[in-house]
Amino acid sequence: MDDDYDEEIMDSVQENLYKVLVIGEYGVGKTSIIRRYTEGYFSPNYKLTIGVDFAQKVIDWDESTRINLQLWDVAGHERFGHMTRVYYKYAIAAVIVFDLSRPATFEAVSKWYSDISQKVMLTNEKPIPIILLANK
Ligand SMILES: Nc1nc2c(ncn2[C@@H]2O[C@H](COP(=O)(O)OP(=O)(O)OP(=O)(O)O)[C@@H](O)[C@H]2O)c(=O)[nH]1
Ligand SMILES: [Mg+2]
Repeated sequence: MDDDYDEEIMDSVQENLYKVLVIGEYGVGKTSIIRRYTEGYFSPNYKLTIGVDFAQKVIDWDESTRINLQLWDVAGHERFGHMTRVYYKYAIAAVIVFDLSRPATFEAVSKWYSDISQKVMLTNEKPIPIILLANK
């Protein structure tokens, strides 16, 4: 296989970038879920997220499609909440996480849901798809 042939294959792969938000109350496990998914490990130590963190997952969907999932790990703590509008911009989907062992984090799901519904929508003005994820 020569270099020209390699290049031809690379050119035919379509790259898609998708921004996905991961939100929910502090300590529900957002960072842990993302780390497990992108890096394959879990740590029992809690280090709260400040503001927002990012992680990327590359998925080779088929021979001609590559998906770059850009995961935005938004801090759940109240004091970081004022920036959410900026973080939500251009997102195409969201995951709201709650902790099965802390009922208050489930009650807060509606707060996160309305926050996101008010602040972000798809380019066709439809609401973004949202997944509810029960953790722990
Ligand atoms: N037992 C158990 N512990 C978990 C699980 N998921 C997360 N944890 C622990 O819960 C704590 C909080 O997890 P994080 O992933 O940091 O929570 P977070 O939602 O990112 O919190 P903020 O960044 O403050 O919004 C950590 O000590 C984790 O190790 C789980 O499924 N089971
Ligand atoms: Mg976190």
